[in-house]
Amino acid sequence: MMFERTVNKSKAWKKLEGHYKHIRKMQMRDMFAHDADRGLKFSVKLDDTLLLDYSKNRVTDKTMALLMNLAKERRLEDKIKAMFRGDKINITENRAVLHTALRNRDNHPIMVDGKDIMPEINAVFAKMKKFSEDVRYGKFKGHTGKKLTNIVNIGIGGSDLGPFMATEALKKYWMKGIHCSFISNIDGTACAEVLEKLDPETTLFIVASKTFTTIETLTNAKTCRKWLVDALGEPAVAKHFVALSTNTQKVKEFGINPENMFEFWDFVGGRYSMWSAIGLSIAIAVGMDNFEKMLEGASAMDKHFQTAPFEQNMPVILAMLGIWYNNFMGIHRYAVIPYDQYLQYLPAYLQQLDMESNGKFVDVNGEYIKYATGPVLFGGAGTNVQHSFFQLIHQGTETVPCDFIIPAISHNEIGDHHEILLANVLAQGEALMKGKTEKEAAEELKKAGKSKEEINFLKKFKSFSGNRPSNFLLLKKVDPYTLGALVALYEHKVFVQGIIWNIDSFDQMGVELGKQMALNILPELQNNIYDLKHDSSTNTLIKTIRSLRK
Ligand code: G6Q
Repeated sequence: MMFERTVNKSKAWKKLEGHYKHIRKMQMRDMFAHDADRGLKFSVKLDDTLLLDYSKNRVTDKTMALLMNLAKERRLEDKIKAMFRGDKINITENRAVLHTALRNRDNHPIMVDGKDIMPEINAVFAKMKKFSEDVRYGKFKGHTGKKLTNIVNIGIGGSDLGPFMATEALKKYWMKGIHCSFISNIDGTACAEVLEKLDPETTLFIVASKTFTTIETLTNAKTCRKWLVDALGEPAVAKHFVALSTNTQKVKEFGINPENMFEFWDFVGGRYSMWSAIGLSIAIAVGMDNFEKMLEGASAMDKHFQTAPFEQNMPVILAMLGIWYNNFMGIHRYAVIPYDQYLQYLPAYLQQLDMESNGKFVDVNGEYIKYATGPVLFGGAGTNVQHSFFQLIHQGTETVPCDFIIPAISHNEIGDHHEILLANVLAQGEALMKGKTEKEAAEELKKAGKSKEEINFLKKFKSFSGNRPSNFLLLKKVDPYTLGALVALYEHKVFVQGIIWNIDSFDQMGVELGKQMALNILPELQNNIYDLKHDSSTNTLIKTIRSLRK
C-alpha cells in the first residue's frame, strides 16, 4: 500500500469524509432505540480499574471501523512500537520519548544510544525511596534537628502540573503530619502566600526543573533560599533544598549539592515527567509504595495500549473519536469533567498534556498543515461546572464533546452525597444524548399548569437539541493505581492523535518562544531604555508600566 504523506488526502480519510455525509443527521437517541446492546457494545474495560463507555458518541459500527482503518493506514502499530522501543520520535529535538520506561515494571532492557537506561532509572527510584522514607519518618531532618513536615515543590509547567495534580488526587493517601505546597507562578504572590504559612525549620524545598534555567522557577527558588538563609543561615541550605533536574552543572551553580539532586533524562518530556524524579513530592506525600502503585497502573495501561486490538484499545478509541469530531465534524474543542473533588486539577493537567503536545501547525515533514490538529480542552469539577458553563454545553450553538470521569466509590462516603453526585453525572450524559424535543417540553409545561400562550412561548427555550456526545470513564475508586492508568490513558490518546496528524507531539516551540521574549523585555522594564524597538502597543505599555511603577 502506498503511504500517502498528507493524511487528509489518504484513502481512509476520504472514506470518512464520505461516511460523514451519510450519518451527519443521525440522532443518538434513535441509535439507542434501535440497538438495545449499544451501551455494552461500545464499552471497553481495563480489569476492574477502568471502564470506558463511549456509546454516547455520534458513531455507528461503520464509523468506528473506518476510524480504525485510518489508524491502521497511518501505521499506528509501528509507531507505538517505535515509541516504546526508544526510537528518536521527537524529531525536532532528536530525542527518544521514554516516559514509558519509568513504568517498565518487568525491567526489560530499553536501549538509548546503545545503552540500557533501566539501571539508571532504577538507581534514581532507589534514591527516591530512601529519601522519601527518611523525610517521612524523620531520619532526614532539618538544619535545627526538626522533622521536615512541609514539602514545597518549586517548578512550573511540566515540573509542576503533574505532581500538583497527582498529590491533590491522592490527598487521602498523604501521611499524617506531612503537607505539600506548590509554587509555580513568577507572580511574587505565589511565593508570598505559601511562605507566609511556613516555618523555615520544618520546610523542605524541592526545586523541580528539567533544564534548571527556567526564570520563574529559579527566581522563586532564589526567593525561598533567601527566606531560609535569612532565618537559619547559609549552612541550612544542604538540609532544606533538593533539586530534580537533568542539569547537574546548573544545580551546582545554584548552590545545591549534587548529592541532593535527583536526576532524570532528556528522554522524559516535561509534561510526561510526573513518573520520574519530578514526582518526588508525590512520593514523600503518599509514600514510595503508593508511587509505585501509580507506576503499576500506568504500566497496565501501557500494556493494554501495546497489545489490545485497536477496536478494544482505550487510548486508540478515545483518540479516534477525537479525530472524528475534530477533523470530520468540525468540532475543535472538548471538555474533561471529573466528578470527583480530588481530581479537580486533572483538567488543568490535561490541558498542558494535550494542547502543548498537539497544538502544532507543521507536520513531521516540515510542511504547513491544512487540517485541524489539537483541539481546545477545558474543564472543571462536576457538579460545580453544571452551575456554570454547562448551559452552553446543553443549549449553545457549539457542540462540546465531554469526558465524564467518575469513581463508583468515594473516599468520603458521607450520607448520600456520592449517590447524588453519581446521579448528576449519569443524568448529564443522558440529557446531552437525548435532548428534549419541543413537544416533550410542551408536555412538561402543560403538566406544570402553564397556559397555552406560556407553553407556546416557552417551549423552544425549554427544548434541548440533544445528540451531544460524551464519554464515560468509570473508575472503582481514585487510588494510586487507577490514577496511573487514567493519566497514561490520556498520554497515549494524545500520542495516537499526533500520529494521525503526522506531527511531533513532543516538542514545545511555543513555550520556548515565551521564555526568550520575556528575557528581552525584562531589562527594558528595569532600566530607562529610551530606544524601544517593539510595536507601538508594546512600547506604550512598557512606558506606561515604567511610569506607574515609579
Ligand atoms: C513541558 C514543557 C514545559 C516545561 C516547563 C518547565 O513539556 O517543556 O511546560 O515543563 O517550561 O521547564 P523546566 O522543567 O526546564 O523548568
